[in-house]
Amino acid sequence: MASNRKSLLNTMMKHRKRLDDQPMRLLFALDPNRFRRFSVSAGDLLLDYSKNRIDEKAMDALFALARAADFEGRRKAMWAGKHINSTEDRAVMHMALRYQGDKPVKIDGRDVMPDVREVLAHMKLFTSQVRDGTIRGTTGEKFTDIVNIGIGGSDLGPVMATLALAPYTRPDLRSHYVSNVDGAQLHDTLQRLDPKRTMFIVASKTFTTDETMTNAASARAWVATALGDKAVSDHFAAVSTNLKACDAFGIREDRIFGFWDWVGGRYSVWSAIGLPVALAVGFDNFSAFLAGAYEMDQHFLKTRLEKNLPVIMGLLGVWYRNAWGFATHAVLPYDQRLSRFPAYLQQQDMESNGKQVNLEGKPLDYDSGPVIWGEPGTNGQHAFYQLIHQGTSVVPADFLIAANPHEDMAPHHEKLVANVLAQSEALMLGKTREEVVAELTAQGLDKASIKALTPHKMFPGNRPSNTLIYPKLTPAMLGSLVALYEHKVFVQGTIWNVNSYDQWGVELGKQLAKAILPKVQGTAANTGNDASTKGLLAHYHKLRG
Ligand code: G6Q
Repeated sequence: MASNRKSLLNTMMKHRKRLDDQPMRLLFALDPNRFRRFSVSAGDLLLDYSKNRIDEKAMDALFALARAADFEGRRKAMWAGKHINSTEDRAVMHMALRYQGDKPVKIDGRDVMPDVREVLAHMKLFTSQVRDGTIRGTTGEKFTDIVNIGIGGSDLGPVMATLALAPYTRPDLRSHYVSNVDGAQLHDTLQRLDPKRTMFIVASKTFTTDETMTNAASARAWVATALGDKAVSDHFAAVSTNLKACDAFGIREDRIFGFWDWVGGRYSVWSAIGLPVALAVGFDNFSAFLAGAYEMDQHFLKTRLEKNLPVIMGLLGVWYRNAWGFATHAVLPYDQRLSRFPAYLQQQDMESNGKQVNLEGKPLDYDSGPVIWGEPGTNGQHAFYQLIHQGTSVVPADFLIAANPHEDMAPHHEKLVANVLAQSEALMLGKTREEVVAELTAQGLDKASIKALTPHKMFPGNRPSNTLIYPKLTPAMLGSLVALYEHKVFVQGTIWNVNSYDQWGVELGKQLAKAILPKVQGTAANTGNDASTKGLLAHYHKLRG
């Protein structure tokens, strides 16, 4: 943080100290309007952030911090196509992929919208032809199974969105995702499939990623063995910026879908990387997903900071990370179909803001991105919520809930809603000594038992959470939710002054794996590594006989 930001950080600490003595239950008791004052909407999406350790003064200090970090200038620079991904010298323009307006969107002086629309039109045609059976397998059978082969940004977004939009999929066109280089995943997927009715999408921005290329080569061999080498071009499509490599793999020109270096992998679900989603839910639903994200973009770009959802969520994250020292943040969707949303956000957030140097390459002297984790409620309640309620670490949490389910199965949804409301209330209120004693007394326990049990049954409370509530998990709402979190990451990256759009931290392991592979394969001597790696290699070879 620049020095003025540093001093604002110190100001934040003063607010924290003041709020240390003001439990949320007291703040709620003193202010009947707290919900109204600390909730905001973007379209149909409501964020209730009243159950946070804040008051108006603290929020004002946070908005001042954003302004001191020139958040508005950086947001403008991103949308103007400036190369804000400085270490890779690239623009960060995923918002162009879902832009619904009619103005030019320029990067380096060139309007990118004609290219974006051309790829979308290509996706639309391909999607409708696969779904209506115009495009068929080499033996003339309709495709019933689509296997996306990709990893990281070329996998997590499409998997998450396909699961989230299950009510919009067709039972006769199933989606599968293979990402891991562990052959178990491809093996177990292929075992259930008929090559004659299976289409593969090789999704790789670079078309060089080892895991993806290894899986793609094995899938190609599976098709060629069953149907002959010529069938490959009928059973494969590709999504990539590396058109030459797709061609060399044997993919027909009209089945190659391009995108651009200004789309980061973890921000690429809106590009042709979303092709498996469009195939699964149909192009109209995919378009609605883009339109929902566009709505959030407009909110993010045009709404003043004090009413801006991504800004508020981003600032609360900074507040807890830097003024309170909370190291993790849970995302808890009370929406089974968002089961992969936390995993998706792990990449989006942790790859973006898990950084140790600032934009100038200087070491940070404050904490950056937290650990993001989570699982759908109510399952988590029967697993890790114990720690969230009574553990020694405080875990700020986001709860997500739809008002309307897709299925008519009373009383399931009412119970789900009651649980999500109960959890955020319990975290905020806690349970005092007096309350526990009164409860145990009413149960008829003797004095000694009450004394022994009371500390175990007390809840500290005062544990922060946000609640996001929306009418229904539609494609448009999913688009808005994903874009909301993308912009939240941007807000935090701006305040922490890091490059949220590179990911050099994934490189070292890749380099070492390349060097170790011949030693695993036994074509190179087991020398040169540290003693642990050497010992493990030796033991591995012993186990392999
Ligand atoms: C995301 C990262 C990373 C990337 C994968 C796959 O932002 O860049 O997760 O998406 O490494 O890369 P390819 O799409 O090039 O195979």
